Amino acid sequence: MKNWGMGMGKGIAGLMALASATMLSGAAWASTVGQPTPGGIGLQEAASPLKHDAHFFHDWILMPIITVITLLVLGLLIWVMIRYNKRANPTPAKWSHNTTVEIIWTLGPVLILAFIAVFSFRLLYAYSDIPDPDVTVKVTGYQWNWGYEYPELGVSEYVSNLLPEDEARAQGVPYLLAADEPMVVPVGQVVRLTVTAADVIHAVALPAFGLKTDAVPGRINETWFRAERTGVYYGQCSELCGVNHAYMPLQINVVTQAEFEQWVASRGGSMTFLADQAAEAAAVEAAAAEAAAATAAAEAAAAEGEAAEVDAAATETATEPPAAAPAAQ
Ligand SMILES: [Cu+2]
Repeated sequence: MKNWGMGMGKGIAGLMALASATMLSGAAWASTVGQPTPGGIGLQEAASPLKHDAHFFHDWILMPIITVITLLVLGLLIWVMIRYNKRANPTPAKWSHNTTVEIIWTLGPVLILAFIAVFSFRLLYAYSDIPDPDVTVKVTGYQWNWGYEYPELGVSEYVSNLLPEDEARAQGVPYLLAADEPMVVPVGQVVRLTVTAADVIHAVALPAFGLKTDAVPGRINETWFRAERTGVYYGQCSELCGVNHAYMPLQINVVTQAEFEQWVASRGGSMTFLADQAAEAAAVEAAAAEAAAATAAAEAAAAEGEAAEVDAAATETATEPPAAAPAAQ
């Protein structure tokens, strides 16, 4: 008995130590935005406007409704079990329909769903209503990695793979979330993602920005976010896409505008890529127009000379039928 008591004491102390360690590590982890936290039960901390809206929808619309419905149903169950059990209610009523009750339990849920739909559709619409994008990234899902391309900045596609476990441990980044070549975007700017896949269906999902968009072969889906803080954000493929589905994480590095421009340059791109291309095209067009004008002028001069020759010939053979006349035209 004494041993049991001591064991119990040790056990409680151990549990308390474990709890405080968990709380401590929880506190340490809480400062890390953009990745899951041990023991976390809520949604990941928001780092983009739509994720804040998703939080509001979850915390203030769905959770209260779910809680009230659950408590109501629990209360009804308890009431029925106590009030209408065989002992308390030996002779049950014989009726089987009650119009008033049926209207209430049909109309009630319909109204609740309609109320939820207002907020749900508003959020859904906000995802499709993409503001003018500052940066466009084409995301392509492959078995089993991601391709990122910045077509408007001249950054050609590069492939982002899972960071191997030993390297992740060495760098102190989360294994299975960290990537070797992350997507890089500027902070505070509207980033539009055009999402597609090359083999099977994948899905771009990143909790901190509230992203979840299917990557479907032969189809372009769009989504967007505006990162509110610099940092590293992690997500994962969210469509069962084959044996290495768990090994194709999404890592987005949010950096300052200057750092972003540096990064674009290091990738062989340029912030003025589109303007440069347009200027180049305009220059080529202008040169072509100039050459065409020169050719036309030369041709006109040649034609004039020919006409003069023909005129001379026509004067010489003026007595002949007007066979030469069409040639002179
Ligand atoms: Cu996938």
